[in-house]
Amino acid sequence: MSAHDHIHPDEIRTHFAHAMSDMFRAEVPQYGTLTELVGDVNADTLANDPDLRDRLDRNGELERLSTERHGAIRLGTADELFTIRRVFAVMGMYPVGYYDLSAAGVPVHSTAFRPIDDSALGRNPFRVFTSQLRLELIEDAALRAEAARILAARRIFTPRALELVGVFETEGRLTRSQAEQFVREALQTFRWHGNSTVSLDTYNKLHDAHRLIADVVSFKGPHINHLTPRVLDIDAAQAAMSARGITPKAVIEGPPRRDCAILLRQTSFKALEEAIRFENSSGESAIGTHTARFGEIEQRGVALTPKGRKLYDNLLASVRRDVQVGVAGSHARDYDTELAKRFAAFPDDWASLRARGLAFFRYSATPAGIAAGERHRLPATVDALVEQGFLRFDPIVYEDFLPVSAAGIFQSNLGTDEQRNYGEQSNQAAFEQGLGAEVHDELELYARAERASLAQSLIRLGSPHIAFKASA
Ligand code: OOG
Ligand code: NI
Repeated sequence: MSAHDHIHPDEIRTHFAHAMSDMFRAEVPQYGTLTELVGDVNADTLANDPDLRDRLDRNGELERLSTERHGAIRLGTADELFTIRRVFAVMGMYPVGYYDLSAAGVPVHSTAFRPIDDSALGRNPFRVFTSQLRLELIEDAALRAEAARILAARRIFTPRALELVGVFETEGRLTRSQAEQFVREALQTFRWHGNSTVSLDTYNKLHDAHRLIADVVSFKGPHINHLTPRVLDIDAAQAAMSARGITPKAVIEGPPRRDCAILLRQTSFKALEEAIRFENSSGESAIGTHTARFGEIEQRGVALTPKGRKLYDNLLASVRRDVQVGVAGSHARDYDTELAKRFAAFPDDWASLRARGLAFFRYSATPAGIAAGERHRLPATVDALVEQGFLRFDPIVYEDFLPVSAAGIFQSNLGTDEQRNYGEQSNQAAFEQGLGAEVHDELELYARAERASLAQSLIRLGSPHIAFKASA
């Protein structure tokens, strides 16, 4: 191979995800413990559930499982957001979805950078939940101005990383050696810094405004704050955490345990208190602490249609309205019981989820269907093809995030005293202006994947005449 052979963005993403995982394991040893635990739970779950194993295998999820991760960063400015979009594009990651967390008392709005087409997702679905601090939500005008000044002066990307982004944008690709360098340079942006760029006094003022503001403004760059592996049985993992010396938050975020997993269930352990060196203008240093980095695991289920999502949001909101979850966990059991009770209204078998138009599925032609197609013996509707075993449907995994869960994760790491009341101040237009692009609509991506799988399957069946029934 010559030095000039080029490398696919999917491969750069895989290298980057590995490098990030190695870096985080070295920085936060509990992450290593957590990934081992997840590996054990996944091996047990697969050994005990051959149907699940087959399904994941058919969907290409088995192969990606051991490396599947998401991480999160918090940026300070629109310029940083703009540039991170260009950096992630080198790795085939694009902004999907808009999350407004101000409604939950967290002064950020966010998107998720991730691969978007099926083949890229199958290779490595690495995602980074990326938030931008909303300085306009800081009330104190002087502090707001100081934070803006500090952020405007920092450079979170190395010059060489930016140069290589430029090469990618003009050439449309990188050579293998450029890609290796790009991964090393890009990684620097996500590194932890034990030195703060501000004085302890400034840090304390920022911290009083909101702990998250201090986290973003006081450091040289947007350290990766967690890296989350995907677990196949989150209840088993949650139960096993304390045996390995890790204390999880009181409740699992998201839907309750079900036979047919939907969306996303997550749990985390509290952020570590880490020593930080602060320096004041006269060069004297002081040692303080900061908490930012934590651990999280997640179980992913089927992506829901707009109708399914509405049902999910309504059921979850009804529980949260009626049962307050104390951070101390005093009401955790009431919450779990109530959640399970109310979600009885959400169908829990694949056939009903499909028939009622609540979830997205990937269709495939079965051998029996292909044989029947050759003999021109196929029924004329999708439903009949499914009923007669000529078309198979498998759940499309949810690749995104949930704003209520994300707020819960943010908050469990900030502590109860950090509840602020910003009200809902969704501002997708301003976010996209900073980003320099529109975010992809995740629902449209799932709908497209479902449609494409159906179209392909019908071709495999010999293109029978199908009357498409409007979905219920
Ligand atoms: C991001 C929290 C959101 C998730 O999994 O929902 C998140 C953060 O704390 O920066 O990662
Ligand atoms: Ni997360």
